Amino acid sequence: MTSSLAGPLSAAVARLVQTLRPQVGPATAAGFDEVLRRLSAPLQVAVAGRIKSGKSTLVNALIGRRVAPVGVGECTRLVTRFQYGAVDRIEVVGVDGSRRVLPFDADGTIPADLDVDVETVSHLEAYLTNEVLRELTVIDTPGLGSLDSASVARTEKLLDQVSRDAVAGAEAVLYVFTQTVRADDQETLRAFTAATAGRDAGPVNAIAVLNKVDTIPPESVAGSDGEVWRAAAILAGKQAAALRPRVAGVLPMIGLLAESAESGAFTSADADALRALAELDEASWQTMLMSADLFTTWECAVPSATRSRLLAKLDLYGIDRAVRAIHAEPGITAGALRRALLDASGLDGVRAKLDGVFRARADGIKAAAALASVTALAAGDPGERQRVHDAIEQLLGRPEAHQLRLLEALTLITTNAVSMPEDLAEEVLRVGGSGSIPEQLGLVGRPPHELVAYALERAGWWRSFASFGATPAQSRVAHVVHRAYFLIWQQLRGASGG
Ligand SMILES: Nc1nc2c(ncn2[C@@H]2O[C@H](COP(=O)(O)OP(=O)(O)O)[C@@H](O)[C@H]2O)c(=O)[nH]1
Ligand SMILES: [Mg+2]
Repeated sequence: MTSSLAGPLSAAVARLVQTLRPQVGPATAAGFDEVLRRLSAPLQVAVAGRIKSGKSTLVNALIGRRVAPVGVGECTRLVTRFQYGAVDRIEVVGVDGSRRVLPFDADGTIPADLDVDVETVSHLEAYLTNEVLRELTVIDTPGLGSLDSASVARTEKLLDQVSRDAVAGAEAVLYVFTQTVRADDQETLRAFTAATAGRDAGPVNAIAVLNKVDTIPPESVAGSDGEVWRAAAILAGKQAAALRPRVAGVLPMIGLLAESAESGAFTSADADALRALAELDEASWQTMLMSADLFTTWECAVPSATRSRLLAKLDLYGIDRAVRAIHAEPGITAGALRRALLDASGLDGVRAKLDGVFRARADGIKAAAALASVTALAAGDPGERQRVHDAIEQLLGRPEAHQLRLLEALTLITTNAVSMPEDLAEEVLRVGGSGSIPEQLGLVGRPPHELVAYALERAGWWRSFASFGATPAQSRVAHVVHRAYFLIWQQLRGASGG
């Protein structure tokens, strides 16, 4: 168990909770203990989205090991928490709080089925010796059901609740969705809102992944020139416009390729089989690529079972990419081929976003989540509520807690609790939505003196907006934004020695 606070904000909130603890009743105090425990644990990221959108596949890709069961089976219907542990171990946690060790399958995955009544199981805990998990705890959820399967509606309602609870308990959300033929932007937005219900998801703590972009026919996307990744970028851009400001970005991805490349599933035998396929004449090859059925049944020297195996690991797009890589470089090694598949998967982009949004800001995200929990825990008792309120106001008044205020302002804007003219809302999102000053100012790549001047100008503007043309709610946000610009200005001046 690694336990350390993510940074100064989490430390300040931990002190606040410890100070308040003796002043609240036993039930609230127990809740506070849980808040303290979570504050010192890694950031909790829930992977949410519909069933079969590729959540478990993505979890495996991120962890770099095929450990989460993919497809069907009881365990794909349970919440699994993947966290760092010195020894690899799976525990089945019962609804009664009992814990039982579950052996891994021979191939190192969590067994798809349990030999106990699933109704008695709360969730699974998977402890893995894995560097990624030192900083992130990843929560795989069963997911929301598809809209059109009435026959399984009951199960799906239960699953929805299970997934919602897991999401509600998390501090950040990775929302996985796919582009289905009928899905329009509104439907995606509804599904996302449902997935994140009960939790303030916003650009600070939510990232969306447009998965399975290999299954999108590029010719169905105007402007794609028949290119899968160009089509993916266009669609992801549209979804980002529809989903904002609720997510920090929409990243296109082929989870299956990422999983196969990162988990060791892609072997040198697979590379050999692809080399044999690369020998086929162009006409046969184009025919085989027309469908999964044709790919496995077409007359060819590579055994049909081998082709099915490749299909399961790479699907048609990945197979095509690999064969093209072999044509381009006939001597390519299995390792280089694996790397090419990884590059074609989009995983690097997802990782970079995770680092930039979640890991870099874990301190603020965790501190804000803890304050929200503490507020909720004390809500039932007027005395406790007042004490917690006063303590939080005092904390937020301190200069070092300014980032928390900014996150709070951001949440007020993204949840429409405070409405702002669109250009101003955009500006608040920009200032609060990044940890890098040039990005906050919207002046990436500009010279320092421009940044300094702009920060000062905007600080002044927001101060007068706070005093003059604003409603009381807008005014509160405006004060926070003014202060953010002022602190940026100070920092820039300090850096330039002026
Ligand atoms: N073609 C393709 N298939 C994928 C991709 N990602 C996942 N899959 C497949 O989709 C199915 C469902 O994936 P799974 O991770 O179990 O979905 P979950 O229910 O959201 O956890 C599996 O057969 C995966 O191999 C992808 O990017 N492309
Ligand atoms: Mg799953």
